[in-house]
Amino acid sequence: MISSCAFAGMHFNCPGSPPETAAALYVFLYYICFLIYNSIFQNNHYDTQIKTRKSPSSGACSIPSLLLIPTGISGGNEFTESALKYLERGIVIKSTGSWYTVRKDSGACVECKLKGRLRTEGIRSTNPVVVGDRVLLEDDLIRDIEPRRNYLIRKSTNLSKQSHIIAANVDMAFLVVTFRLPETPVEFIDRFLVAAEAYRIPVCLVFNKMDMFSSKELVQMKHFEAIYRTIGYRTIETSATELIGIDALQQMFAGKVSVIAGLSGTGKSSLINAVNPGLQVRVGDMSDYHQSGKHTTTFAEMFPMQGGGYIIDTPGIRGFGLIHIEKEELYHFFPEIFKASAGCAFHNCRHIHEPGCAVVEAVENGGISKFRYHSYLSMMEDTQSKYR
Ligand SMILES: Nc1nc2c(ncn2[C@@H]2O[C@H](COP(=O)(O)OP(=O)(O)OP(=O)(O)O)[C@@H](O)[C@H]2O)c(=O)[nH]1
Ligand SMILES: [Mg+2]
Ligand SMILES: [Zn+2]
Repeated sequence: MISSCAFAGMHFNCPGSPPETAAALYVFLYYICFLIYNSIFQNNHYDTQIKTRKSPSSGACSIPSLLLIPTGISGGNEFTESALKYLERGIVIKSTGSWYTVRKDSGACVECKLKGRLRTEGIRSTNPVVVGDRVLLEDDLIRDIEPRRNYLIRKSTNLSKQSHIIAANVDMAFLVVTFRLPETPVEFIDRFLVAAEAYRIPVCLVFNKMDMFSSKELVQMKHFEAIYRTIGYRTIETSATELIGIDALQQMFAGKVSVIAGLSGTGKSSLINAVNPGLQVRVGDMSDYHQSGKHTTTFAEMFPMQGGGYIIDTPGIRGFGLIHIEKEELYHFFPEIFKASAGCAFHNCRHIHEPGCAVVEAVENGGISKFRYHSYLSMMEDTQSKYR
């Protein structure tokens, strides 16, 4: 007989309960707990693939927060085996926000809409389906998206509570940086790197418009490039117009799905054309950028590359607001700060002005670049605001 006190959690001391009954109750309660845990954590619609870093000092996982980004519009659970037989799989290669071009696994490309009713389900992003997403299709309707392996996300510039996903499921990101026309702010670069680090997306900094550098600027640029190289980032020097570094870029694109991003006018589309002259992606007129700051590429689109691989061209972005990154976690996404933090006196050091902070010491003795540290402090001050 199951004594009623078991349900009040008092079964340990129930007089008269034989040991077998107590054992059965343990099993029963364990099973209930297991069911509750599963329903909360295993069956949700969110990406729980957190990219944690081991703390250098404690050796324990020290990023407990989840990046709660919906990755399956309808949760991916509503289709039965027989229903799945009628759905086709494909990859989104262009997104305008109102319709999407999907390349089916069978090879055919189809223009699709998102099933209306799914639009708002659990979506906190301005663009629920993004280039690089793997989707399930029912004719020309997108019925679901498969869980994302990673994505590049920033804060949406207009709607403060929403995010904008730049691309999903990428092997590498190329950030195009120019010193002039336009000038790329250092903090913009560092914010982009932080967002990519959060999902461990390798980044290559592409220093474009090398043909425009004076010899003095070249020296400054080399110094700047060396700092990022020392941290561990890959870099490449290019000129889309003079075809400098294009072969090397082509080799880096090969065999991967990459995204190319940067401010408007830095030459993203021009570089894609330089690698793949047959594509003729629309590029801007230099004068437009000064007069109106207009964006030439308006939609993200994936292109196959001549030497292999795929590249996702993206519209220029003006600012890079971080989203879903806690201040306490921020230093994990600056590789050199994270490394130095192993020597901090306090395990909860924020690396601002705490005594015995090895990061501050490294900045003072030149082991960490001052401008990188400045970016860190600026993000710590306001990780929530959009950046410019
Ligand atoms: N001098 C010089 N001009 C370049 C180079 N790369 C691109 N440009 C020029 O820069 C302008 C902008 O190039 P785009 O390729 O349209 O730039 P984008 O980054 O794709 O711009 P959005 O699509 O607006 O984001 C064009 O006039 C290009 O000819 C370069 O390496 N050197
Ligand atoms: Mg472009
Ligand atoms: Zn510290």
